[in-house]
Amino acid sequence: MLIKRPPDIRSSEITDQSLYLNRRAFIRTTGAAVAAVTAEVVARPLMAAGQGLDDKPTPYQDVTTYNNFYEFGTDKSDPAKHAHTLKPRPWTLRVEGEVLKPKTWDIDEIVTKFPAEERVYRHRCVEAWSMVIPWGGFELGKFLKQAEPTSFAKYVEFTTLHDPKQMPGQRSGVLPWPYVEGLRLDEAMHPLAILVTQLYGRPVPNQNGAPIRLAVPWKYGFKSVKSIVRMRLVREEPNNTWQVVAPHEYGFYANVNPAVDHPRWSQKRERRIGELFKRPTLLFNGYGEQVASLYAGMDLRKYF
Ligand SMILES: Nc1nc2c(c(=O)[nH]1)N[C@H]1C(S)=C(S)[C@@H](COP(=O)(O)O)O[C@H]1N2
Ligand SMILES: [Mo]
Repeated sequence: MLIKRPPDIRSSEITDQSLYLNRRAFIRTTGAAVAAVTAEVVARPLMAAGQGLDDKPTPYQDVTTYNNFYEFGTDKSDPAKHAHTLKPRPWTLRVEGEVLKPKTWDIDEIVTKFPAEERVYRHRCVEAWSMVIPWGGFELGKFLKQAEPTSFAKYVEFTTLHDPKQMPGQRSGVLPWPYVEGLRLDEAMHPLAILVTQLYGRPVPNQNGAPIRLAVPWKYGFKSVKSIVRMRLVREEPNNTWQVVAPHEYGFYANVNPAVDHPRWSQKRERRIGELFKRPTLLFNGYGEQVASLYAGMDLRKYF
């Protein structure tokens, strides 16, 4: 008897995905901001709308071996090889700046107080590849509210750990260290913006930003800063690392937008890791219904 199994499916893919899919009901966030609905319910109306969203989660193996994390090297394969030197415990995260209640959180206090909820998000790198990632995390806004931001707080600045002993890439000058990112406060408070502590239901691996990283699914991947040690509520727009390095190529907003090309390549289409043909890139990575109002009246070409 012929057993049909495509030769290009790796055994790791079969194992990880089937284990995972069998283990729990499949929750995804696609339509209404936080509505948990099954894939079947969501897929049809979106396909009918012509967006062709087929958001099968990218295999665990790919999500954890094809990474951007320059603290461990610039090749996609470097973080998986070198991130073992990162120690995700003990770990603290300081929230400070324009807040009434600054605090240094222990990571274990965070994961206890904010249990991980699953969010399957599309992840679109500015380099025109994409994945679908089952993160586990909690709303950034709920976490920030604990600090009671003052009325002067307009932005949040996020900073990655700076420790060349744990992060060998920081011994090179490829980027100014530490890696810094930022969001406008209303973006940070949006329910789609999450702090990630898990991947595929397990603690987030070092190469994906252990023990805590951001996921902002309507923006290019570089906004989703990894291994965060500090959040500072500030009055002025933070200088995010990639904008500092190449201001003509990377802006502060970095909203996914097929109509605004990178100076060196088109953003119209993207390569979904594991797929043969490129697919069209969606405005706001397909989350426009939820987030477009944040940018009403803004020129998205100017604020790229
Ligand atoms: N500290 C830090 N955060 C980072 C990066 C980095 O190099 N350093 N790379 C960014 C980029 S460009 C992308 S696409 C995503 C990649 O996340 P992933 O490896 O979990 O898919 O992390 C982002 N966060
Ligand atoms: Mo990226």
